[in-house]
Amino acid sequence: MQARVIMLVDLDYFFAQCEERRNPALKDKPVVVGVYSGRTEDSGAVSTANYVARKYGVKSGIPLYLAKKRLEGTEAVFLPVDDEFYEQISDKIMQALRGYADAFEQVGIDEAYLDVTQKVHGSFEAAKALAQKIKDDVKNQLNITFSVGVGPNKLVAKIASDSQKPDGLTIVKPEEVERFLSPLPVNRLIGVGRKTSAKMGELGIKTIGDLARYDVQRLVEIFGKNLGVYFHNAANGVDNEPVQETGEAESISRISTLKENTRDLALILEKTGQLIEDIQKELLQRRISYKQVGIIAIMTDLSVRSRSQTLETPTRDIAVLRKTVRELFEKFLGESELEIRRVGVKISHFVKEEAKQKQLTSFFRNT
Ligand code: DCP
Ligand code: CA
Ligand code: CA
Repeated sequence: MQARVIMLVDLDYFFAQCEERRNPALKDKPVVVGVYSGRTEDSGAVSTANYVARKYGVKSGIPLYLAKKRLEGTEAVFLPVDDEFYEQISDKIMQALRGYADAFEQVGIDEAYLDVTQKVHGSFEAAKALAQKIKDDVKNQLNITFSVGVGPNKLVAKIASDSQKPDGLTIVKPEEVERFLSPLPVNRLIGVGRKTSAKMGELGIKTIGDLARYDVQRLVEIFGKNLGVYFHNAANGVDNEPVQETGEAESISRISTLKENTRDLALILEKTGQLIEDIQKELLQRRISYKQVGIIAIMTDLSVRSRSQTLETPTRDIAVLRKTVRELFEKFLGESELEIRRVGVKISHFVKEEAKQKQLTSFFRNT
């Protein structure tokens, strides 16, 4: 198998950069974008800040009053989050990026993976030129900068993109992966949070290199099979996750033939119940939620009918799926006279777990 060439694009200080684009006069001032909770004038948290403000120690997550204090005496500008505006800009950029990739996967509002293996014929030199071209195009057309990491898989690309910001371009060739990863602290790996890195610290594991050399059996004993093996692979730069579109194009569906041709809701739901269990398994494995539920009915005259419903919020709750399928079939039976021969269930409009940054912002906003 040919080695893959994967890029991760991460838009620089995204919310604040959008504000700079809307009002170029902000550019050389500290800019802080925050979620104002409304309790007092300054209560709330910083969503992000531009790099001028970061020099003063202002960053995502700190309280707004603290940011104000750190920026006292400067020309700092504080602005409330404007999700809709950022989303519009994000959509345009993502649309542009998609055109450069063989396969594309957006992750959250400001990140995307591009599999460019075919486009660059497997060459990391060509990938570097392509990354530079994409940066120039997006800068010229949309006036937004980003940092990009290029590596043989998603894991390496992501860590590479984080290593030079803003406006960075970091290439890690397959033969450079070990040297690149090994000196970095373990918490740079996805899934190694504060608790885990403390626990690893007690075991003498400080760097990714330490983790890579640690006995995998011991890791499995300590962290369980799944995590232990994951940590071992990740530390060694091994990651086989494909770059996969999570948008509307994708769906999961199951269809099956009924025991007999029927219009009996109970019989239909018995069959769809099995299909739903099956779909749920795949859903959990792929760690996605969905926003649309559909039913398919193949009638005794072999005509195919379908109905769908969009949910208010993405879910992966099996009870919601059962309820929606039931409602759709109830309605469908009221509208059609024929007997049904085969039934199907389909879910689509997927949202990945990682796409939660934006939801986090909305959450803060509503508290
Ligand atoms: N965000 C947020 N609250 C957080 C973290 C992030 O609201 N605690 C929002 C604001 C960010 C956007 O998500 O602009 C993207 O997050 P990043 O972590 O990519 O950070 P930035 O893009 O702001 O900065 P960087 O240049 O470091 O990527
Ligand atoms: Ca990001
Ligand atoms: Ca970013």
